Amino acid sequence: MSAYSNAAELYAQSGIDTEAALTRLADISISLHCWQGDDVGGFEKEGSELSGGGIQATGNYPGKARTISELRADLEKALSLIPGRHRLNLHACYADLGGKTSDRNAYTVAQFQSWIDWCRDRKLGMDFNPSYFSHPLAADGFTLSSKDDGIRNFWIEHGIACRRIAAEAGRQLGSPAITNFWIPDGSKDLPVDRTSPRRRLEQSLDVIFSEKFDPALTRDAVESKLFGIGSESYVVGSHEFYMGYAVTRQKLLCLDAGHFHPTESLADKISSVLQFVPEILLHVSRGVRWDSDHVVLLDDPTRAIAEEIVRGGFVERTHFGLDYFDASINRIAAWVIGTRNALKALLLALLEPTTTLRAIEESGDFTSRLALLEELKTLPIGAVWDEFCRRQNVPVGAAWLAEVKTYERTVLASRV
Ligand code: RNT
Ligand code: ZN
Repeated sequence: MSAYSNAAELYAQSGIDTEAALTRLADISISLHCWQGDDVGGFEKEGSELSGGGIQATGNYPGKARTISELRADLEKALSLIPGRHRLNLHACYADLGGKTSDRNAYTVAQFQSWIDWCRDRKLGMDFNPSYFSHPLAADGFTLSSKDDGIRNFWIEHGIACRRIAAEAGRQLGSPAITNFWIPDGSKDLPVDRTSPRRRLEQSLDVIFSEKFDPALTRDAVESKLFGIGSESYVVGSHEFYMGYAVTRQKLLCLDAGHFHPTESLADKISSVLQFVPEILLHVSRGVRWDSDHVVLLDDPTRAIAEEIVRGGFVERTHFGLDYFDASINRIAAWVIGTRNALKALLLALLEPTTTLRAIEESGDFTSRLALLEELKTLPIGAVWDEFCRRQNVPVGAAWLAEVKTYERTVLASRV
């Protein structure tokens, strides 16, 4: 008897259908963030680097992608080691300018056609992000909420341009591109006026979103944050700001797992938020003290998010994206580890006898609820996960690591 059929039998005894879980898992796509591959540098000019924006990639592990083709090769390697069919999450600063100069407010689909083609050839959907950092007009820390009309209008134009690009990507790929708006605006020290920047942000977003697109092509998401490097005392786009904005405009709310107080549970927010907005975008991430962008683990917070989505019946209303950037380890391994962990968390959640647990809870038997939830933790998930990898033709267990190591020796080592 194989380890999988043994496991399936044990799960069946608890009323769980492993085959149904595997089928559902195969239907879930995760949007792989391009920015893990080059420390959020982008390719607008040679040697582009992340600057400002309250975010930072730390570490100097060798082999980072220096060009668009290197980044694509690295993504292909990572995707070959991750089970399932996924998506590409692209930032505007990864524009393919082809040696020409063009500023972000003037971008059109032309600068992104090669990415769309790459996605189509690999049967990947694409998501998109305007880039409100690493730019001279973002240097003083305010973009869409800037009091300077010139700066604010430049970034409004960038937002408008990005939604058009996303809609065209969605049309060409036959799958809506989620356009996520995150801006770094905020201040290091205590502002006296917390109101005016928020009013300006609201107005800027309204101008950007005044052009209507078919939701089959693109949908907008807005992402809040608690604090960033250099915006410790005030972030214009706070949770309350965007919650209010998303509810009143019926936009997607993007929930980043690293953007709340460390003891807050992102999982607990999901059922509330989805009562008032149509869909959510997740930035699956891991906060560690001041940083919100460590590689995703199969840890309790990640598991709780997956459980909430599955238990609540929210899979169809959730867009899964990853958001972390670790430059201290092999960057391809970082993608593979984090994505596999997000999928494992979903598999664990799909392998729960939710109907039974709900009935037990409904009856008021909290003793059985706790007992069963704890017993579930030691059922043989590993054998089911391995079976998923096998069926999806990707390496089982830690075998993917050897492939990353070989790639490191044969490809990454020559990048100096
Ligand atoms: C920053 C936000 C945002 C970025 C990416 C690069 O705190 O989480 O999502 O990480 O857009
Ligand atoms: Zn994020």
